[in-house]
Amino acid sequence: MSLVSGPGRGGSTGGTQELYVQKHVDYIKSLNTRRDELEYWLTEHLRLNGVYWGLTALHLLGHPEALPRDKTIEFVLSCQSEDGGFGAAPGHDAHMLYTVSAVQILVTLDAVDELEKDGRGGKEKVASWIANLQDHSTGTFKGDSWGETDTRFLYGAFNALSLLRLLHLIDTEKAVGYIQSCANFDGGYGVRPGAESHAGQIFTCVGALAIAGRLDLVDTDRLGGWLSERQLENGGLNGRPEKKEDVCYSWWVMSALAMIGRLHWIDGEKLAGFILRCQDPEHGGIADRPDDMVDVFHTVFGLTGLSLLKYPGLKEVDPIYCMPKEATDRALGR
Ligand code: 3PZ
Ligand code: ZN
Repeated sequence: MSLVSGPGRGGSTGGTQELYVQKHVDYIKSLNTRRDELEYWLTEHLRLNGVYWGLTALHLLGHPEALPRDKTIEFVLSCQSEDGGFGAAPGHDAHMLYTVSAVQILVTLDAVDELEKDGRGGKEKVASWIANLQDHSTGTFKGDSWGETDTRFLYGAFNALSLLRLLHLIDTEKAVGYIQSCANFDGGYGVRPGAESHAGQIFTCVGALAIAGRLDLVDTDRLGGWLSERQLENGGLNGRPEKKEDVCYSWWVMSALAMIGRLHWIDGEKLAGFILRCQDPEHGGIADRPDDMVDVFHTVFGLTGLSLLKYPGLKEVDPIYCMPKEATDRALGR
């Protein structure tokens, strides 16, 4: 960082900064009420994901009550299609990304039983909708019945099905073989075989391997080395070489480091300082980098990053599931 740079947001470029817990709670609550604003309608395609991000943030902040439980469950159920999958909002086509968010929200709220109501077919119907998206020849997953495959969808399927305790509905061994075919010599993983390593893809591949109980397949030292090289001078992390730092990589990079037991390979204090400098101290929320506009996506991944760093006042996040550890422990009977 330049010595001549002026004071950033929060009036400080160095030194210690605090986490504005109450401001972040207020910011997330405000997202749920600004229904008349253009921004709300422009982001309709993100709605169910947005609820998952906001709810996860609130649970980690220790304010689970800030979003009303009944209303949240009602909204999630209203996004379910006849076929069992979930769309972004009521009336939208079902897609893997939203179906995973729906399961994560219901598990976090301990409300999976709600899927039994009104002849919805229970968790089994949701699980078979997901299982049907596996490509039997390669083992990987599509996002919906006409879409392309992507390791993000493979991870999503593993995440949701394991939380529902129905992972046996899919061919996990074949899927694990597909992940291995995406591995690179640098220890990382790309979006498909031959594609360059990228922190987001690494999270999805290592996360799926963790769920499958196959972390033994990871080249831990090489991958840990590549991930630790993501830290820049200002403390922030990037997603691949030569790219800018971004708060959300605090999650994609650090969760992978946590899963392979190498969290101590980056400078946690410097990273925490970077994340805290991305807060809006006035209205709450966290941005991708200092002085940018906040959004709920970077707010949750800033907080999950700080949680992995054991930042005081935050609940523990599960590095495999990106949910409160309390909730995944309960769902998985740990
Ligand atoms: C953001 N999506 O495609 S998106 C997302 N990005 O739906 C949500 N870091 O307008 C928000 N970049 C903001 N609120 C950004 C989710 C992207 C990721 C974009 C982004 C984040 C840098 C450029 C893909 C899980 C799910 C989806 C993604 C990643 C992981 C955008 C741009 C894209 C998207 C939404 C809004 C800036 C919020
Ligand atoms: Zn980002």
